[in-house]
Amino acid sequence: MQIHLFEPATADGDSPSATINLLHKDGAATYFPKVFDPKSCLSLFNGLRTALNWQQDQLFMFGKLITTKREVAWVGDAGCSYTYSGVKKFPQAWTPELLHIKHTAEGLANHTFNSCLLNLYHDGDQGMGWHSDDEVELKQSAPIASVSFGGERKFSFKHKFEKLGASVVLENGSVLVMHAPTQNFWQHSLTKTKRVVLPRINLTFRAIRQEQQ
Ligand SMILES: O=C(O)CCC(=O)C(=O)O
Ligand SMILES: [Mn+2]
Repeated sequence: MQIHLFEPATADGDSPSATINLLHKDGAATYFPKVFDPKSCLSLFNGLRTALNWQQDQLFMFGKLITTKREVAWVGDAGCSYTYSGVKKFPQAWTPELLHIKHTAEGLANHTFNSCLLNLYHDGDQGMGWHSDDEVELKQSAPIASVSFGGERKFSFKHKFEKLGASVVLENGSVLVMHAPTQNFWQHSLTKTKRVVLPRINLTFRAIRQEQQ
């Protein structure tokens, strides 16, 4: 399928902290560059790397349990378990650093979050295939806020029903907020690359439905 890559739908000025909406229809994905300064990014990256319990991700693909090289950590309020790619995950407790990042993400998304999935990509050979964050546990009307620390990586959207696409380079210290109903109409992926890239930690802050807790 041919993908039409279009210009950002809106750009809010041209200052370094300008926000950009990447999608023209059926949702909104707002990109905020340079939310965290490079010094804070480095210290948050190292803090998250050491404070959390990271595990290689396990997911069901074509009926088989696959162990990825990418590492993950699932953090949330007590009772926020989450089934992702057929595997149920139980949350670790919030750390002070994570609560600080969550607070910033909540301000940009204008919504509170009770959980966070963290992915650690060691190099460009590790990525994430096309998917939507549409698990049943997630509150449908809530946004998802994606925070990036470390190596820059290309993040793409493709529309589920039309030949439309968009992409953005997720920079160190950036936040991408995907608003409802983006997950119903669009898939996203993190492209693998042969370029040498620094390790990267991505955090997706999510709102799990209260009645599931
Ligand atoms: O690493 C990224 O930027 C994407 C992560 C993602 O899509 C997810 O955790 O669902
Ligand atoms: Mn996702």
